[in-house]
Amino acid sequence: PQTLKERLAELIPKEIENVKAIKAEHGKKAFGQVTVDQVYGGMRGLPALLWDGSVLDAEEGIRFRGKTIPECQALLPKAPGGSEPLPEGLFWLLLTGEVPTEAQAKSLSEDWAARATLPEFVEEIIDRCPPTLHPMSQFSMAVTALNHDSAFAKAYQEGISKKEYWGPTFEDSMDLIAKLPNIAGRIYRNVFGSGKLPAIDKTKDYSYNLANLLGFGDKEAFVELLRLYITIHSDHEGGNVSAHTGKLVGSALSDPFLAFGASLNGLAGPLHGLANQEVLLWLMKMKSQVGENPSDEKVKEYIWSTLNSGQVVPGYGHAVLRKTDPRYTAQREFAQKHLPDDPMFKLVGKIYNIAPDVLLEAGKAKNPWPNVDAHSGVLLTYYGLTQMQFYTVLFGVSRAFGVAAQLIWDRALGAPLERPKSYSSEAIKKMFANK
Ligand code: AMX
Repeated sequence: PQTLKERLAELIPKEIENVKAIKAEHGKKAFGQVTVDQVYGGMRGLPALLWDGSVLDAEEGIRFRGKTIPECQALLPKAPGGSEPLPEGLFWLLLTGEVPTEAQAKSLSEDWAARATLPEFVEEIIDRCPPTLHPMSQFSMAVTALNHDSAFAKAYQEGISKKEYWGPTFEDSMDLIAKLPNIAGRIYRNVFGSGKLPAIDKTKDYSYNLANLLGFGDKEAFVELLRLYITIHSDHEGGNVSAHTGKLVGSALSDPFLAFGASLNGLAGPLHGLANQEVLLWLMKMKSQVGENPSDEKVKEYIWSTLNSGQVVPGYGHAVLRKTDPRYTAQREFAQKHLPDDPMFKLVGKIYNIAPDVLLEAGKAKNPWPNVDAHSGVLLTYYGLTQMQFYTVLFGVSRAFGVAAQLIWDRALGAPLERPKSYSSEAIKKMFANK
């Protein structure tokens, strides 16, 4: 079958023409006004970035290249006997806008398995980290260190032409994705002391190998969960912290390892990717205080006590979304199919019935509905992956898919260095003094 790189090579010249035409026709048009509030308010809603892999609708949630999560679940290739989409297919879709054949998805499984080995010194870096260092810090260090063998950095030093940037960026991105299971597996086993890392099975798909490196290769339902998990966490348009950081750092022509290492440092924040760890901590605390099967009243009281002590309810709210996150719904459906009687799943469901009303009554959060992180931890815990400090690492493995896809397109389209304008409060006051 045609490889992903061959397909991209066909698509890139067409997209360059497409962008030229858009700029010629619409280049001088305005999206609207920019307010002072937006400058102080985390640039919420400010149109400022190009991102092709996915677009987020506030009401409907994410679409990957125009396709909803249920559409991706229906259309993307599956593993033999599996019913969840293979992340391999999602990566192909993010990059090309096209649904690959099963053979094409399989070719990515094989390609990534072949590229999966870590340089020895990166293994040593991970092995030397104290187990008390957060897995996300270890993850970001290991990814950054992969820049040692960057094809892009090397080609740049050798004077590669701008038009060719995307080729080595593609190679680095494929290496990056391919090596993440070995990095994640090694960190997991070091930190949680769960034995020696097995070898990559070159006949199996990416999610199987990740599951196996973590010690869960014999649990088919867990492998299916990872397929779904990696698919839905991959991309959430361009403005979220991890995606935007990757794009920003990449715009300095830092290679994909440096750019994605930076993404991971952003994902490690509690308002972003670390929320999946925070949710489980919060659920555990709730359980210890109100029991496994609490009354609605008890749950409500607990949520209020969180708010009253000045903390956020983790897993609820979103900067852009204004409805239940379809990534939450996809995980809820997975739970209904695979673990309908699990007490923690039932507790999560109960909170879903109660928290939105409490958040509405509290009156601050613009979105009282659950996001992706409200559900993932309970699923992982059910299968025995109980170490919540590790959860954001899995989010990070997935987020590489979205960031890498855009890095490749940014280099293909010659995206310039990012450099927005900033102002001091003094300058803002002066600027609007008599207006
Ligand atoms: N619990 C309590 N208060 C919340 C809240 C929540 N879940 N969500 C928002 N609020 C509060 C904000 O803290 C803010 O309070 P302030 O005015 O005192 O500063 C106010 O409501 C308005 O915030 P907003 O405009 O609704 O949200 P935002 O765009 O500033 O922030 C987010 C979005 C996700 C950071 C926020 O909803 C939050 O902190 N949620 C909990 C953490 C979480 O689940 N993060 C994961 C998000 C998904 C992801 O990136 N993985």
